[in-house]
Order: sequence, then structure tokens, then C-alpha cells
Amino acid sequence: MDKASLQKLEALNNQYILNLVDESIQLCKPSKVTVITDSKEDIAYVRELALINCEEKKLKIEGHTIHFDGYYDQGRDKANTKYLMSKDVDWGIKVNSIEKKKGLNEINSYLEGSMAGKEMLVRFFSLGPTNSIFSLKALQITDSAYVAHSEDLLYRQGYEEFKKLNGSNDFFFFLHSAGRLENGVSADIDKRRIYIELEENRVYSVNNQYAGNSLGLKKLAFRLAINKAQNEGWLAEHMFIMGIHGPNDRVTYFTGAYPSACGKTSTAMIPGQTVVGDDIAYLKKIDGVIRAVNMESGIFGIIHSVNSEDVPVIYKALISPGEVIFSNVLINNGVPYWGGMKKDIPDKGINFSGEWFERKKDCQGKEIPCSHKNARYTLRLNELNNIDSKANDPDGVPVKAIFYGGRDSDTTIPIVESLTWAHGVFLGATVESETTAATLGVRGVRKYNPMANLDFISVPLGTYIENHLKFTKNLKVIPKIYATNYFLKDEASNYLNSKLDKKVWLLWAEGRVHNEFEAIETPVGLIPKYEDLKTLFIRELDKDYTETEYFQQFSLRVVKYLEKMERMSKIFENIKMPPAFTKELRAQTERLRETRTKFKENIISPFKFLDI
Ligand code: SPV
Ligand code: MN
Repeated sequence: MDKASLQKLEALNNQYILNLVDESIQLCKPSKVTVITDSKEDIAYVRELALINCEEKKLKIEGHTIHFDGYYDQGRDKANTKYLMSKDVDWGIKVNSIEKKKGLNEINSYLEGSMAGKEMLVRFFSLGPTNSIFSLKALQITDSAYVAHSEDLLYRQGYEEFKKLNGSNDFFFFLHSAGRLENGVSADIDKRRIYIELEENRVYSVNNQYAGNSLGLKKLAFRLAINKAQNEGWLAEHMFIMGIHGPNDRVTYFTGAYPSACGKTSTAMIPGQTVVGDDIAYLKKIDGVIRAVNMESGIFGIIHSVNSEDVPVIYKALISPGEVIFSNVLINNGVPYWGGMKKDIPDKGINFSGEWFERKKDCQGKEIPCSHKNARYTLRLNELNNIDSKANDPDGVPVKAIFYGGRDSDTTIPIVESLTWAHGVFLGATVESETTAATLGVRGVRKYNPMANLDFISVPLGTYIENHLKFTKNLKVIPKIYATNYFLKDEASNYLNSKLDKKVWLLWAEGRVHNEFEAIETPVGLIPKYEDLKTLFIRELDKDYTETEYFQQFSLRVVKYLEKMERMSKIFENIKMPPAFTKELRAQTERLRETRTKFKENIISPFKFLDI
């Protein structure tokens, strides 16, 4: 370590940090160590280093770069992400863990000498806005300038924040090495490991580059935060935060949890609305009001299907000068291309498989698409023209409603308002979705995903849900809760809604928050009235919304719903859940059964609930 770097470390006056850096150096044996502060020069150094290291390459448009992850490193590695546990815990859900000593020995053996001949970067960040009670500090050590550069775009600088710790060890620590590289990508994928030590607030990650695995601050810090939130009585959630712009310049803040590729970012990007965050929110009760901050300050978003029609705000940022990292897309002549961009794709170029040409097959004979389904863009939120003016407010924004969205072709209606907070928690806890490209493995299987958080819940499920149930204690205003499903299909497997319809659901919910619309009570919750949707479709989308469409979308598929309840009963049978939750599940099933008996139909028209 040179003198300047050492001085930067010492200026923090924190022995824990010195120890951690020292231990990491002893273990990983880098040839050089550089400490990065919040200064412009230091941040520019990281950006340049990613180019010098060839982890990123410049593209035609100013500020744009491309990064490739290895062919087998294109999504979160769930199987090799494990908690280091010193005692057995009944999580209620399947959670990967490994005995602590054994796990530490294993990962240390992979980290041993992993930075030989490489440069170690030491970085400081703030999760959540700086100068805020929400802010958590994060120390990242990595040998990947791409990781460090991505974190510059996605998180707030925290070197100055760390000074405020006054020597305390109350921060998260992440040690990452991409491991041995071949052609610029992690070569020892069989030794890819991501081990989380909850008690120590530490994560070790090795032999990977895909950001969901390598960037400590994203899903790994999120797991640590869920655990911390649980102990301190707040919520860390897989949620966007957005400002919905209603009539008369009214802005109403919503949060929303959706499993990967279920429409989360596209909801947060709906034209006319403003975005505070698109992935992870911290929620705290302040003076009887739930307030939320985006723990990030940028977006690591799926690029597939981002085009000028469907997600114009992001598309614009992706074709304008500014700092953007593209990953795992197709590059031809310095220009990025990806699936679903609604433009002609060249028949050759460089992509995540190397030299690519149309109909290229992998070694299993599977055709390689031009861009990976989980290819991404990384950019700062302030590159977008829909960033909310309170996006960096240290006090966060007041939350008036919460959305839970699943992906389900045959059961749940497009939008429903919960009957109560506890019913809303139940709706969130019973979200189902199909698997997506953001995780490795099979796609298209219906999976249960409570609060879209199954992959990240780092406390027993029952305790996690209990934390939600009791969150309304001492609140002056209780937010409304909505469940959405943008993926409902008819019998011929056609989607019943267009991609833009979600704008109407959101504005309906916004109106509900302000008591502007009545709702129809059904056994599964409160649904919109046809006339209100008709008005909103005309106002927002200039579209004539027919009674037939309403009938198809909002009919209660009671038999399918009962099947879902059966699936849920099976799942929760062996999980220790709070009594209030079990009561909701029983009551929901009972209401559906009664309705079925009463109407004697498998699918019940929404109009039939009007005069009950
Ligand atoms: C998600 O999959 O939910 C993401 C991307 O936001 S990742 O960083 O891979 O988790
Ligand atoms: Mn996510």
C-alpha cells in the first residue's frame, strides 16, 4: 500500500477497518492496494482502471462501456450462496447454509492468494442517503474495478460517512475476488462461492463477476440489512419506491415488491411518474408515518425488452451520452444491441459467448441469443429524467401504499386492494411467480415467493412476516396494500392486459388513497368499479375500456383461487407462522369456499359482487 492510501485509511481513525484491510491483504496477497475516497480523482481512477484492466471497453457513445461476465456466470448463483452458521436455525423456508468453520475454511482457501498480480481496491459507501438515520455504512474490498465502478453508479459515496462512525464496527464488510481470470472472465466457476456471516455483518464472495454475486452492496448487503432490520424493528424490502402523480399536481409515494422480471422496474418507470428507487427500500416509522429511502442511487436493470415504446425513459438514457455500463449484450462496431429492443439486430458481433453469429450454438447444442436474457445496464438514477425530487432526501418519502406483484397466468386478478393491513401482509406473503433469467436454472416454473423476497430473507420466515404484521403499531396512517398481476391470460394463452395498463391500476390505487374511488368488496379484496377504470383508461391511455375486458380481467376465478389456497396451505403446513397469518389464510379460504357454494360457478363475474 502506498503512503497516500495508508493516510486515507488512517484518517478514518478506525482500528476495525485497519484490521480488516490488513487481514484481507494477508489472505488475498494483492500486488497493490489502493484506497478510494469520495474525491472525483479517486472515482475517476476506478473508472479508468476498469478500462486499463480490460474489464470494461469503451463504446461509441461518450461514457458508455461494455462488460462481459463469463458464459456460466450470468445470474445469481443461489446454490453456492450460503449462510455461515454456528448453530442450527429453523428458517421455515429452504435456506442454504454451511457450518461456519467449514465454510470459512473453504472460502478462505479459494481467497488465498486470489489477488496475486492484481490490484486490491478499498471502497467506502453509504447504503441509503448520507446524513440520514437510514444510512448504513458498507466497506467493500475487491480486485475487480468493474465491481467498484458499478458500485460508484449504484451507491452513494461513504468515505466521509465512515468518519462519523467514531471508531465503531457498526458497518457491513464485503470481500470479493473475481479469482483466476481467463480471457477476462472468472475461470474457476466450480469454485464460485458467496458466503454470508450474519453475526459479523460480513460477506465473502469469490470466483465470480456477475453483479448479483460480486457486488457486496446489492443483494448481499440486502440480506445483512434484513437481519439488522428484524432486530431493530424496521423493514428492508425488495421494493421500488415511486411517486405517483395524481390530479392537481398531487404526488403520492408507493413502494412495490415484485420478483425478478415481474414488471418491477417497468412499473417504477411508468411515464408521467417519478422514481425514487427500483430495487431495494428501507422503511422506518418516523413520527407515526412510514418513510422509505432507496438504499441505492442507481439501477442495475434487465435490458431485455427495453425499447423506446415500452420503457422510453430508460431507453433514452441508453442511447444518450452519460455513464452507462452495459453487460452481456451484443456489441457490433461499438454499438450495443439486445433482445426486445425493437430494432434490427446485426447478424454478428461480440457477446457473452465471445465472437457471436446468428444461430451460434453452445456446446449443448442450444442456440445462443444475441444478448443474455439477464443482460443488464448499470446507470445512476440521475441520468434519468424521471428521477423524483426527493430521491436523496435524508428523511425519505412518506409511504401511502404498498404493491405486491406476482406473475401468474390463470388465477389472480390484475389489481386488488387488501381488506386490512394483515390481509395485505397475507397477499404479499403468498406471491407466486415464474422463475426468471436473473437466477441460474430452469425457467418458467411457478414458484412461491413471499414479498418477492424468498431469495434474501435472512431470518426465519415466521419472524419476518411477524415483523410486517406488527409494523403498523403506533402508526397515524396505515398504508393501503395492493396485489397486482400483469400476466393474466385468457384460455387461448393471450395476455389480457397490455403493458401500459399498469398505469391505470396505479392511478386507481392513488385515487383510492385519497378516497376518490369506491371499490367493490369481493372475497379476495377490494376491486375497482368498471366506470372508474373506464374513466381512467380514457384519461391516462386514451383507450376505450370495454365491459368485456373488465369482465375477463376481473372475474373471480374461484376454483383457481382455491387451488392457490391449497398450494399455500401445503407450503405453510410445516412452517411456524404467526397466528394472525394463519388466521388470514383460513379466512381467505373460507370466503372463497362460501362464494363458490353461493354462486355455484367456477368463474364469477365482478358485476355480481356489486350489490352484495
Ligand atoms: C434481482 O434479480 O432481483 C435483481 C438483480 O435485482 S440481482 O442483482 O441479480 O439480484
Ligand atoms: Mn432485485
